[in-house]
Amino acid sequence: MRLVIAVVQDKDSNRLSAALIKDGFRATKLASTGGFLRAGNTTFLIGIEDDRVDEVIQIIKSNCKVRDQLVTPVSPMGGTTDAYIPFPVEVQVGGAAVFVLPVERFEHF
Ligand code: 2BA
Repeated sequence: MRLVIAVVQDKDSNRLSAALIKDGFRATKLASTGGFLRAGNTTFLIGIEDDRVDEVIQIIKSNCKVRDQLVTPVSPMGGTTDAYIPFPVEVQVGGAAVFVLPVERFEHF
């Protein structure tokens, strides 16, 4: 068994959960916050059999979009705060950051 952890944008989370449920996957959604943007995102925990990992990744791929987002850094990239004037920079966010972990044991009561 594997645990797929997928960090996705909030805008994609409803569509992704609907697609997972439609194809018979069980998932848990956690409200999370990106360390860089400090904005809300959604983390999915999906427990599945090894041979369905690729299927899940394909569903995530087709339901999560890459978007450009303007962000004003809260502190200078270089570290010094002298004469720091913040200005927005564009970053590309998502579609998804996906981790696949082996599961040693799973109990479901
Ligand atoms: P955030 O940490 O808020 O990052 C949002 C986007 O900002 C990232 O998109 C990336 O384009 C940019 N970014 C992040 N850290 C950066 C840095 N140090 N310098 C310049 N740009 C940076 P994604 O890579 O698509 O990540 C989207 C969200 O997925 C992240 O939100 C974070 O919550 C999660 N994530 C991505 N990689 C991760 C990892 N290796 N471990 C844990 N969570 C991760």
